Amino acid sequence: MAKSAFVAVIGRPSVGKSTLVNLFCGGKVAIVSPAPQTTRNAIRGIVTREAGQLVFVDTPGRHLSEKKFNKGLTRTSDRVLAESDLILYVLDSSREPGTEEEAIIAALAALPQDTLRGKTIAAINKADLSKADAAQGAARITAFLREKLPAIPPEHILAVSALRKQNTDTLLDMLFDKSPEGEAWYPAEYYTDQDVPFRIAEIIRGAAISRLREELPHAVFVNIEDLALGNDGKILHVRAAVCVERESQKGMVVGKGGKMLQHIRETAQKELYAVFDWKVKLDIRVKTVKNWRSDDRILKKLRNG
Ligand SMILES: Nc1nc2c(ncn2[C@@H]2O[C@H](COP(=O)(O)OP(=O)(O)OP(=O)(O)O)[C@@H](O)[C@H]2O)c(=O)[nH]1
Ligand SMILES: [Mg+2]
Repeated sequence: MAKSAFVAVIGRPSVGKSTLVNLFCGGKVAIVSPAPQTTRNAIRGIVTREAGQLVFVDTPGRHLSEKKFNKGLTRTSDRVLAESDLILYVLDSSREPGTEEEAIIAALAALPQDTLRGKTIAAINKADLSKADAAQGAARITAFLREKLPAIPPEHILAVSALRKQNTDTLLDMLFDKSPEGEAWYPAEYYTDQDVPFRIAEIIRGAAISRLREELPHAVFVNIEDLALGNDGKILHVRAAVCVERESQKGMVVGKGGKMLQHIRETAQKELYAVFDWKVKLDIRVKTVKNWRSDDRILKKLRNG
């Protein structure tokens, strides 16, 4: 019988969770950026092989903060952790563990011992970063993990590079190996289950944050205001708003003479062409939605995609 498992991908911000999921699923499932807390939802990426099907649930990086927005992201991650068959815990070999890592360790330590012993795999990512250092880094992080979570067997701890595809096949094989028997949940050709408006919004947000600096990536969300198929279903007209928190941030998204907005539109459009069969026509405007990060209605809508 074939295997199937939901795999919770957890770890602190920017360790490379989404990069790994995109690599495994062979398509752009989740947006990736150097800014921490890029992922805001539990995003599903699907891998189907002869051995069976793995559904990766990419989660927002867990960041310690009392802010409503951050607490919501951590709740999403907790829920996924509780509901999955396997856990892929991603760590970063190029950074000191620190208090954020300790908080994740505490969340994992609270799980049943069986889950840690048989269903958790730890990937120590970014093994490519300056060779000598990374080896030391991976060894150091491995020792840290062994000390803090001794229930995870050493053979379930693996140094990988999502960027250079080092050891990632071994990691995937290991996940299939550990997964329970069961039927596939999705057709073999699916690599994500996200709906079209959510994916379009994420692609636009990805294009926007790739160019914006400092606090701005966190201040942005994208609202799809209208979607309409035209020309016998060949063209998808999309009207979207890039929303920021303060009036003063609008100018930075628009840029001098509208250059930044034009760049965001062109980048997103190119990617949408690559992802969808429709010709996508994008109309993007910039809006201010004051304090949206503490607005329950907006947060709920964003979390549900
Ligand atoms: N050098 C190196 N960089 C990596 C590797 N994997 C990911 N990165 C980079 O690390 C940054 C963060 O990657 P993401 O995949 O967005 O990280 P994430 O864990 O999903 O982050 P959040 O969604 O914010 O929690 C990006 O700039 C990636 O290109 C790796 O193996 N090596
Ligand atoms: Mg991510």
